Amino acid sequence: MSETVFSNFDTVKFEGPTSDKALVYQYYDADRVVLGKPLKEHLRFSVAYWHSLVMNGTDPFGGPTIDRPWMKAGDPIALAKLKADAAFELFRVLDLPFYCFHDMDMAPTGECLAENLRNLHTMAEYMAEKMQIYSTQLLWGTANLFSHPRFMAGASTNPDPEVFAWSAATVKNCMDVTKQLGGSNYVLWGGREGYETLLNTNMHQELEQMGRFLSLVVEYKHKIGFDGQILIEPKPKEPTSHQYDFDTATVYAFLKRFGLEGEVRVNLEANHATLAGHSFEHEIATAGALGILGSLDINRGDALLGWDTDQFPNDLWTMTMAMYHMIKAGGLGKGGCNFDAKVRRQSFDPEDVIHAHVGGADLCARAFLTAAKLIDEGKYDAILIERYAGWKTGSAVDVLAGKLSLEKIEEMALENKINPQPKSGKQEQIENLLARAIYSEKI
Ligand code: XLS
Ligand code: NI
Ligand code: NI
Repeated sequence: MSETVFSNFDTVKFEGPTSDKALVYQYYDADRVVLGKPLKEHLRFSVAYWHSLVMNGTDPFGGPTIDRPWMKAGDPIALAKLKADAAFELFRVLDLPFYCFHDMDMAPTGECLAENLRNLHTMAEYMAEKMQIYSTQLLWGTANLFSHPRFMAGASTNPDPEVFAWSAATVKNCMDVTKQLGGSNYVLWGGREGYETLLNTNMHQELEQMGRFLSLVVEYKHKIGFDGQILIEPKPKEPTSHQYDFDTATVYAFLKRFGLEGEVRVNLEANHATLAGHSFEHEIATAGALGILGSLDINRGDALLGWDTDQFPNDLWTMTMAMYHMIKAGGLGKGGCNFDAKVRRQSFDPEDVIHAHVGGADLCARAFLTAAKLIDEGKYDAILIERYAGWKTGSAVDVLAGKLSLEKIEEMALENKINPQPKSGKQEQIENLLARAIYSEKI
């Protein structure tokens, strides 16, 4: 194996909040047991191959600013292997347990479908060898069905059935590879599954195609005995102006429509939530309420910009709320916290990628610890329990259980001369309670 751009860095260690070193974890103490298991098992952090190994700093106004050895000209497979060597060294440095990839991130694009698939399997073999040596596991695999011009009008929703077939063949092989590498999940983000203008779009037709595609994916999952979760990643816009998987609620309606709500869960991304006009915790709480929380893509947007800037997270309040609702939803199970985040284009040093992940992991860990403590102490939950206490007693229980008709409820309301009085929502009291916990020195 060749020397890589990450080889010279020591593995980042936990040293606690009093350490004054930059490349150490202050809060991510992987083995610390909280709520019955180690932090690493709750958070299941993952590094995104596309942002940390592939992204080269290009933006709509300028070319690459990040130049790595595997981005030079040369034999595509040799370069892909060089990239994989660097990837696993980065994972070793960060000491985070998982990674995620798109087919195109790790395998070179070929001249035709068959060559694409050949490259994918060649590189999957190489990744498997790496995984024998390093301890990093695969959180999820996915297919890039949005970059190549053939996908400009969508993948499964394309008006051309040949693009559907190309996408189906690609996803089948990506699922095979995800299974081969022991992945815990397979993700479908609807890259260009949406439309630019309704003027040229048959929405009913496209939704039928997307439903068929997802049904085929679920069928294949069972056929090959893949025991990971199938996840849809909602996003409201970008690249198309109307993406079909707008948010959790929209995805749930789609899953219901095709009878897949018991088979498919959601992978929720912070920046996608805010693009949809929601908060990250809103999306997590919605998925929790509907029983479809699968995994998280951790990042943040820029409140002043209207697109998916995919920055590393830095807001403790927002992340604590996200973690609180994640725990309340029953945790992540087979999912994890994938850093779907990239360094800024001026941050071209390999070291910048390490700083970014250290900060992200520490922020999430601190947020998780605070959320767990809030739950443990119970003061916050007590306010909510008290707020809904009326539903636990008397006829309210029968109402929820569906035992009383509308007429019966009316009859009882009149008989009991009910006269409900407004009660305080206690918002400021709750905000103070949370602020004290979030900004407390003791965690
Ligand atoms: C893009 C998405 C993408 C998915 C994987 O906005 O976040 O990175 O996570 O295809
Ligand atoms: Ni994402
Ligand atoms: Ni995104």
